[in-house]
Amino acid sequence: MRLVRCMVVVAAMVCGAVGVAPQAQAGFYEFTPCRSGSSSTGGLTTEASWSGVNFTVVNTCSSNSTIKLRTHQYWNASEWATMEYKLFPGMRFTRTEYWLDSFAEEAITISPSGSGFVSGLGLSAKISCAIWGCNSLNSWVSFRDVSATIEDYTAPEYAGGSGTMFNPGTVSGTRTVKVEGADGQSGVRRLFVLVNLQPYGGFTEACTTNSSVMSPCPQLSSNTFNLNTTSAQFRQGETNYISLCVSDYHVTGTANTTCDNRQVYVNN
Ligand SMILES: [Ca+2]
Repeated sequence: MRLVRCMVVVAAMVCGAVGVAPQAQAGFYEFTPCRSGSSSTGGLTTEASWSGVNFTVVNTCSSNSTIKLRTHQYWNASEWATMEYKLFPGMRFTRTEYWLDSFAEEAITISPSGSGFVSGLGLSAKISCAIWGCNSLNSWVSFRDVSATIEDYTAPEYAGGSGTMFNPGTVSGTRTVKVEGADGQSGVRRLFVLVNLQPYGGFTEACTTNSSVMSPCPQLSSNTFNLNTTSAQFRQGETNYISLCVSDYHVTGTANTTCDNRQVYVNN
């Protein structure tokens, strides 16, 4: 019977010794900042070669779903400014598409430059000055109608499991267990409990579903479950296997899940 259980994917966590078992899969979801009625630029980052570089990000979602990086004063040689969507470690773009527009004055260099549809695996643009002194009031580059797909390929972290369920000795009656999880990519979507491989209960976070942000769900989540050890999932007079699990967010593919696997002796 135990061998049969071990053939089940989730059971691999249970048949082994007590411990935390991450299962990195691949969850996918859409990322469309400044679109679908959202005014969020969704985690855009800007950098410059030094704090005095004269640039600004304008038209952030307010004009035709456009995000624009623009010069607005004198630039010295080798100065630059960038705007970029930097994903957190453990996630990546599997598709990026947007409309590019740009305009360069004097010796300003823009990358990428030109106008038109751009398809790739990233979202970044750079403005720089190639000579000693670019007096540019209005060089710019913009992303419009950004559409991307993000892959989260990293399992969440199980962050704790306090409560009365794991007090020393035989377990009976209703006991509590607090499940805590963390995920630094798409965020924590769901916390759930398995008892002897059977679903006992779950808690689903209220995540953003309009695709306007890189991390739709909270990076930290916790929930306390009340487990009635007289319920059908428990076996009386023997060791029971309890998995405390955390899953991240996905729309297609498979969520990444990490479970902490515990054992208790139950007798009511
Ligand atoms: Ca993740």
